[in-house]
Amino acid sequence: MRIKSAEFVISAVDISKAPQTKVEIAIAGRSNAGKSSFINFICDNKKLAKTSKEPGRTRLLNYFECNKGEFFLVDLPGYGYAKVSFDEKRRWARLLEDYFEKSKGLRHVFLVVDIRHNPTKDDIDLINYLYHYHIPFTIIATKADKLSRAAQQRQRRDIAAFLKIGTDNIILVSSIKKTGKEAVLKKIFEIIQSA
Ligand SMILES: Nc1nc2c(ncn2[C@@H]2O[C@H](COP(=O)(O)OP(=O)(O)O)[C@@H](O)[C@H]2O)c(=O)[nH]1
Ligand SMILES: [Mg+2]
Repeated sequence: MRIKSAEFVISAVDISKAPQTKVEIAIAGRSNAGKSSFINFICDNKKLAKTSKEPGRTRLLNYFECNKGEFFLVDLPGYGYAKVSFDEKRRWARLLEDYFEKSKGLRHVFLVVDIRHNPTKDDIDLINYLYHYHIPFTIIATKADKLSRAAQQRQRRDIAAFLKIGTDNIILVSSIKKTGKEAVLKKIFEIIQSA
């Protein structure tokens, strides 16, 4: 599996504006977890998804077409940003619920978490939606460069135990040091094969 091309398609305000896809993989996670950096890393294009030091600004479903339509990546709005209003949090939750419920092409979610921390309550809420809608997911534990090798493995086991999932459902990556890509591409290949 290789990602030979990746192109931005649209920033959709809701699912009704989204393109039709056959295989779609959504990238979810907290604001600032490293979702956009992860997309740029695996697509080998620094400018594809906008990354920022200012969290909580994306309120749109950003679609990227890979390998001329073989599959799509969707950069979902990040959650858990403290400085947004209650109304805005509600709007975010509705947008995502709607997306998980109605997106026909959605086959898998990559949930991006910072490897240094256990998943938060918002992450758990999201995982519960995914179980509810029977959407398979893989945890992408990113920023692995911030920890030693031993600590990375320890965190992987801790996160797996915390979420009651197998360690093989957690892929360690660093978008900065560019590690973990092979495991991600292998997973994408499996998702496409079983779609
Ligand atoms: N050290 C390190 N920093 C990262 C990594 N991935 C993202 N970041 C940083 O984390 C911040 C948020 O990244 P971004 O991709 O915009 O997060 P998003 O809000 O989830 O899309 C930025 O300052 C990135 O440079 C990584 O693998 N390692
Ligand atoms: Mg982002």
